[in-house]
Amino acid sequence: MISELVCTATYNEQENIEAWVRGVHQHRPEADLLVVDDSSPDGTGAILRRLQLQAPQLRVHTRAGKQGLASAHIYALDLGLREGYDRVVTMDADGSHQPSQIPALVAASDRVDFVIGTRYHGGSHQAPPLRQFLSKGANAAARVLLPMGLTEYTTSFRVFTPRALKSVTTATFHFGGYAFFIECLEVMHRDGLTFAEVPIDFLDRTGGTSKIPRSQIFVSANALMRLGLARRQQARSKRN
Ligand SMILES: Nc1nc2c(ncn2[C@@H]2O[C@H](COP(=O)(O)OP(=O)(O)O)[C@@H](O)[C@H]2O)c(=O)[nH]1
Ligand SMILES: [Mg+2]
Repeated sequence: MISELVCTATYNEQENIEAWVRGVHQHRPEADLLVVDDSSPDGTGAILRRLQLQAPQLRVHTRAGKQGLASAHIYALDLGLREGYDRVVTMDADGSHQPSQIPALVAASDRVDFVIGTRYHGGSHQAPPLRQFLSKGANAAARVLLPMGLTEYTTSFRVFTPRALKSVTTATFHFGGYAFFIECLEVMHRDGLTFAEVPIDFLDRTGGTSKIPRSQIFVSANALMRLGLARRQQARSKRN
């Protein structure tokens, strides 16, 4: 039996967190759950503490104030590695990523170091049109600038094996927000890790609003170009 930690980061997810906990528990009854909550002012923490009374495998780590999605994911991956989990699954808590699709992602991690859910290669993107358009554009640009055999670069529905955890937690990251999720892939690609994609159906968030500022789109476009440039410079210096 392999040990598994299913993680999510939360900031003001009071409308969604209970469904996430129940969904993960239903589809991965043997797994531990970790929620990294940045002291959500909406009371997400109080809901989690109530759920913990019924679910001893639910772990809640509360950080002091909003520290960003990237740092919450690094926190979870670092904990997963230190505590020796065989698999660490990451996903959003807002209903966009479905717990019913975790088993397919984890099954694929038997033969590779890292698995990502894709909305593009057999999957679907069911968020509002503008969001779909922006995600499609970002992922199309990433395929050209940072080719690594993937169609999806930005979603956080992922499975890490210990090798992938080691690669990511020992790296230095330069970008936060969506760009962190792209840089994370580039780091593992540079380390020679093997990847698989599994189709997912990405839904619109169930309740509440997005916590990521729209300015992140421009920050990410800039980051993507910088990562593309860095890859080309490295290839050139290797040749010389
Ligand atoms: N711990 C933590 N979680 C965050 C933060 N920002 C966003 N999240 C969570 O990250 C996930 C994705 O955020 P979301 O607002 O849905 O981003 P979007 O899907 O890109 O609009 C959700 O589960 C959020 O609650 C943060 O600063 N800290
Ligand atoms: Mg979301």
